[in-house]
Amino acid sequence: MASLKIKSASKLSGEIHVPGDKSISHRAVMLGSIAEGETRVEGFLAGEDCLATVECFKQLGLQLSAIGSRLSIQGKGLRGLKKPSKPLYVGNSGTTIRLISGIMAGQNFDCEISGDASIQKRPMKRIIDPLLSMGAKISGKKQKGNSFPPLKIKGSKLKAMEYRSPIASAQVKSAILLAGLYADGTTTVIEPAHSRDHTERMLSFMGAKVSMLKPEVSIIGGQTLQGREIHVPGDISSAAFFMVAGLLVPNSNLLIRNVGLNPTRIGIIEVIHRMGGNLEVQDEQLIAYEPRGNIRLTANSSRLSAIEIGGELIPRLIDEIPIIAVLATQAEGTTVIKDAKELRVKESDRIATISSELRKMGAKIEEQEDGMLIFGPTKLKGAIVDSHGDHRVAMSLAIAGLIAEGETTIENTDCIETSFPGFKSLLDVVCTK
Ligand code: SPQ
Repeated sequence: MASLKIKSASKLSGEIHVPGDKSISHRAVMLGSIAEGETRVEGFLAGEDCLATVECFKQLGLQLSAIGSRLSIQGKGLRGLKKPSKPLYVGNSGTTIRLISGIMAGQNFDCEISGDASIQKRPMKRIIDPLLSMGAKISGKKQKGNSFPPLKIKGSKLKAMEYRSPIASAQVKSAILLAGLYADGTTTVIEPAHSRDHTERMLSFMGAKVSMLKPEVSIIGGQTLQGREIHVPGDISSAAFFMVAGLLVPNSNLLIRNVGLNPTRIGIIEVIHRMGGNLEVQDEQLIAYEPRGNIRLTANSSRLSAIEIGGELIPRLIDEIPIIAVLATQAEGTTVIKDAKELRVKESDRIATISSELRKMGAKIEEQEDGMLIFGPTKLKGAIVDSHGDHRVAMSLAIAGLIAEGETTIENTDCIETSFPGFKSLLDVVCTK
């Protein structure tokens, strides 16, 4: 099992690119596969999660060739997928299993979808229930009132529906919209708060008519998608680690180029501004329906202030909460993170794991049922900590190590490959010891 050793840094400087957006890369493979004609993807994230999606679609009869961050897909159209000869394997990827289930539900063949030990703990009732209402035949392993992978899906004729989702989840919304492509009539999803909208944007970019009347999204079934050239921006969830490092490590001045700035993902920028962080967005542009731009970070000379983070902001920064917790350890006052119960069902229980590991480094954090209270500022000290197999926790702890006294060892860091291949090398490039 790999581990990372991190020593405190005296500054971060230079210009960097982070790998492509994970959510957009998954969707490019999926939608490109069921579109007509060729889809070419630039900036594809060749991390383990998205490569699992590529392997699934190869099993479904697609010709996909990936060279580094370039991917080309010969689309088969809505009805061109073939029955896989063995269960589809999604590894660690919640996005793959939930979105692909929506597509598989409307096929004329049966399949099984499985993954690693972590995915087998991720709840699937949230997609199973709405898909059943659309006429799908889908089941998982039943436990404690929920259902877990492996999933068994019998291809069925689907009917459109209006679904009022109890949670703001892009994976739930996307599974239903993708099933909606195979249903007769108009399928609508209404969310309690607006979750990331990459599926809707890419469907529109590929020529489908999608109505987006926040927080309501509708799609008419049977529409043909057209293959396109997709330029994937850098992942703001990966950039977030360098953003926080650039603010916290003294004397830093860092430029992160071509970062995705989709409004449903930029909650962390709002948080940094509200806390008083020196972050500037430059050169914004819109390509393939997805906004992007450069982000300049300058180390703060004045103290950051603690704030309250909750409500509709949560889905717009859900994956950044572990690194926001690191930022909050250095802010003056009590940072309150609430309405974030969803963190308990990610790759790890992120409320429990980030709280317990940062506490080992001297942070003062109190776990709440739906979030955390973080009391700052505290001087962090090097310690031996564990990622719990969660890439976002592993990288957050590495950034905490940059501002801690002494050496920090993060154990169990193979998981970083799921979303950020080359993380440690990039950190070494920008850090001065
Ligand atoms: O794919 P996976 O494992 O679910 O990935 C995570 C992550 O941290 O990388 C969550 F663990 O991101 C999800 C995110 O939390 C990716 C995602 C998407 O691409 O649609 C949506 C969010 O999940 P949800 O459950 O809120 O829809």
